[in-house]
Amino acid sequence: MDRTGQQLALAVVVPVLNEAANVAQLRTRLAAALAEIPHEVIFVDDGSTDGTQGVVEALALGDPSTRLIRRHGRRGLSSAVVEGMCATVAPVVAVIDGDLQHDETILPALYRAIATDGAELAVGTRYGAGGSTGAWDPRRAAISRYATRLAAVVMKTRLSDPLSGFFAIRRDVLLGLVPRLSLVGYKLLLDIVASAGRPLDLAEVPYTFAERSAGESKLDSAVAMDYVELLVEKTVGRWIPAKLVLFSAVGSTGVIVHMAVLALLGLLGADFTAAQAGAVGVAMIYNFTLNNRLTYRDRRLTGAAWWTGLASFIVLCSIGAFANVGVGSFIYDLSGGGWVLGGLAGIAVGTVWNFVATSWLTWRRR
Ligand SMILES: Nc1nc2c(ncn2[C@@H]2O[C@H](COP(=O)(O)OP(=O)(O)O)[C@@H](O)[C@H]2O)c(=O)[nH]1
Ligand SMILES: [Mg+2]
Repeated sequence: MDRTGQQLALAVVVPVLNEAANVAQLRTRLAAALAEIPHEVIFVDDGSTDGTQGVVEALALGDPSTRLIRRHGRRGLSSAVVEGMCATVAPVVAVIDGDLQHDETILPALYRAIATDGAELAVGTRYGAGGSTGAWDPRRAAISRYATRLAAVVMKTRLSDPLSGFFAIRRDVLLGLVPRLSLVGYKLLLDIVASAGRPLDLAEVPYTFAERSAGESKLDSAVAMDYVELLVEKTVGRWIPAKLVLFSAVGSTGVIVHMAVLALLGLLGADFTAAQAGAVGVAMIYNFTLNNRLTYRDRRLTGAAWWTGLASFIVLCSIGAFANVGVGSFIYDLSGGGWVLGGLAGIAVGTVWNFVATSWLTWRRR
């Protein structure tokens, strides 16, 4: 019960990272929009350095319906939102960005779609009739449309805006899904829909995306990579770990690098053995660098750790090469001289060894 004796009906989770200039105004706007709905607002901060936490604390001191969760060791947007959602007992939970880009005046409609009309999930959409991405530059708009289409094709969702960061969900439905969520990166809504395993009862409410007036967008290439990993995880991830898929993809491009270096050294007059050795060395460094940037961007090695990481990568992959040749020869014999079969079996075993060994030793979880 709140001070007026009404039961808490809605919790609004606001993920924030360096939004000091926006949070106070957002809280005021939320209070106005939700005057009729007993609610609380939970800010989830991942170590802002611009004083955001202080601003939220000042708001919360005078208002028990405003709360702050401080997380340590930044772990990304989706997990921040879920942590906020798990910290309330309100029967309906919503998420809204902390930068005033989402139109908070549709929150009551999102809430009622669930509380009154029986939906399980109500999504603010930029692409439905009456919605709009607002004054986006053409490049950003194109990226967003492309990513949205990709989601529709890969995940077969019925959502018009599956990448929306603005939605409400029944708390018990969310809690049931939490163990299955991937929580990679930014796209929690897509994660939820893909993890549900059945079509959720859905409502959509159009709104116009506003321009950011203060602070900076945190959208960068890592976010794009997170998105790719989430798509992989939610599709083939049932059978193969998403990181193994990325690791293998990097390895496939490494083959091209290998062949290019081999050809180049050959042209420069090296004999085959020397050229092949050079190609192996370059390919290993290439694989290590790319995996460090993409596959293991969440545990990226820098400075001195980059060099020890490279050394361990080379040692482990050399063992993988022996396993590759050993298993390849074994299958070759077994299949009565199958070159292709032997070669592929060797590659499969070598790749899995390289992946398991380096994820365990080179990119050890801290
Ligand atoms: N807690 C937390 N909030 C984040 C993180 N990354 C972004 N945010 C917040 O999430 C909201 C959306 O991020 P933003 O950078 O505006 O994304 P954009 O609108 O797609 O450009 C904003 O309120 C950010 O402050 C994060 O890693 N942790
Ligand atoms: Mg934004």
